[in-house]
Amino acid sequence: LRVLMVVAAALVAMTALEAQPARPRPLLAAADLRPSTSLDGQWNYSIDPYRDGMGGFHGGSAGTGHRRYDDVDVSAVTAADPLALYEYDLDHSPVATLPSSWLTHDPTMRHYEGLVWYQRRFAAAPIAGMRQFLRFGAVNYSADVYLNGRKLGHHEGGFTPFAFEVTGLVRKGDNRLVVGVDSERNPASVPPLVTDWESYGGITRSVSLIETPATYVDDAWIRLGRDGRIAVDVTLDGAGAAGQAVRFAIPALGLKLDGHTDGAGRWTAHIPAPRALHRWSPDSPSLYDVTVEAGADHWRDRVGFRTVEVRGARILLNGRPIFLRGICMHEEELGSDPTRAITPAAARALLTEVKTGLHGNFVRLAHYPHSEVTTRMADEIGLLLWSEVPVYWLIAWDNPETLARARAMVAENILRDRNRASIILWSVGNETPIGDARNAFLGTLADDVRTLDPDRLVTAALLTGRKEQDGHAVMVMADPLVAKLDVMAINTYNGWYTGDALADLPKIGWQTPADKPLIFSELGADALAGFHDPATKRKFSEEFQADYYRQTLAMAAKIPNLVGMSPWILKDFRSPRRQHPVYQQGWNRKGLISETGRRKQAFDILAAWYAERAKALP
Ligand code: GCB
Repeated sequence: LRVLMVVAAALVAMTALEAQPARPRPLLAAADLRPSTSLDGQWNYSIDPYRDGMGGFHGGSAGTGHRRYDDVDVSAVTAADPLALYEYDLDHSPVATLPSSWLTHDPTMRHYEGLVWYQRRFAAAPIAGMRQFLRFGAVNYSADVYLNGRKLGHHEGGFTPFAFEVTGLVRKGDNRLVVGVDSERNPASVPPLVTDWESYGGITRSVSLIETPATYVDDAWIRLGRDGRIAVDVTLDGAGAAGQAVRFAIPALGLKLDGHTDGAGRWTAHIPAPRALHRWSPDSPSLYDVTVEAGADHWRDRVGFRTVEVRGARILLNGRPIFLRGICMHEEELGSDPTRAITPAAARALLTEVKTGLHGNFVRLAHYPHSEVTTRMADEIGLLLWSEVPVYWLIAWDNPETLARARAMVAENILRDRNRASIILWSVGNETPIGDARNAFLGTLADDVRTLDPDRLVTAALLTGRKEQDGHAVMVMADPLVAKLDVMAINTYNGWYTGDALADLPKIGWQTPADKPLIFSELGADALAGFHDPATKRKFSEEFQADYYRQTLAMAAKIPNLVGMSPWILKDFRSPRRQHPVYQQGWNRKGLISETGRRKQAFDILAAWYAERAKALP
């Protein structure tokens, strides 16, 4: 019996563990605002399609020269020893400027999927009493990281940050950082093998060396609660984390609060919002410098304060109903040869087109977490955001490893961006077929979101059923996942992927639970910018796309619980699935602007509709 009880207790402990989403450590919240040494810029790279350089059957023993992460100066060794054999030399391999995808390093790499080695040498030194971390903004799809020949770790998932502590591993003078980047996914991956976007393998976001005091602020979460109070949660890391004096401040408001961390290094406070606090909104995106002082560490972020909630079938921002005038975006900058390197200028150009061009107030960041450059820019410009994880189409729903990966992505995304006022919706999936395993999978993700961030709304982009009634179509929402969500979201392509005549779209009925807010998370049609066909308005013409928007918007206007939309998509984007030789040539053409920013007719239709909507609701 005793044994049974012990086993039972262990089982309970295991389930309890799994009930909590795993938290990334070190987290380094607001890492991008910490003083750091940038390791962006020139890196050497070398392809490795047979993954030879991982060291295996041939490469395992020292001296065969196959382990590309070894800390060896190949040219010095071979100069000294004419019999030494190396079949690589990263120090003399081609050079690329990072961050960027390898798709644009070299034309022969455009469709390469597999392993590429990257190496960067940098000068540094250990600093007495300080800790050092290497942080990667994102590496797509997986990364094996080595410093001076020693493995730091592995990370999977191409869109979220990760960091390794390198205190004691950084040496004085020259350091060799090697990253094996593998873009190949497998059937258990998130996203799955087949998507509708270019995979952009590579080190696509910034790499930095961050120094902190021995005890530092690993996480600080600051927001305006629905109760009107500012909530602050601080987590310290380090030997002095417990019982440490902490000071939180918002200097512009003259607000200061002192406290002490508990035995686990945590401090929580709730402060009535000062009268002078200006709430953040798209119309008035006020941000405040906030600071946390803890021992020798000075942590800071720039934070907006607002509330978001659902009441009945409405979304309320700062207590007032809002209509989300949105658009979807992939992480791809404007230009004819994008490389998925989002600079502040690239993010500003795209988001300004939404805000001033379309009169929008909302962006769906599809279909994975976008760069923190983008989410910060949305805070600054004043755009509401939907943020999602790449749980897309056909995931291995009953594979526990796949679930663990997706949960890790949810946690990494939310913990990176919980301080962004712009983000109001976390989405747990896109167009996933209903089924028990999928319902349970997405249900777990929705629960994780609520655990990590109960102050925002949970959604998912869903599909509907269809029936014919009195001679017209009725789209029916029958997804059991809706019960888990604050906001229902539907992707609709009636008239593009279906044979519905565009003129019939406004007659389509929408049967959804009436007491829940609904968003059209996608709607759209392809058009090649500059292809005109005013007479027959065939598919791929600007005229077809414009008519599609006119009729779909007329349909949308009749749905009482529709509280917003994010049509698909702002800009034409690369997709290897789209190979019509005339109209697509490797691009999904549902953009309202072309890849170089040329506006199509439909752009003006949506912009005019949004301008009218903005008069009715903010
Ligand atoms: C969808 C997907 C999106 C595709 C789009 C399309 O429903 O969510 O990723 O790119 O349709 O263009 O077909």
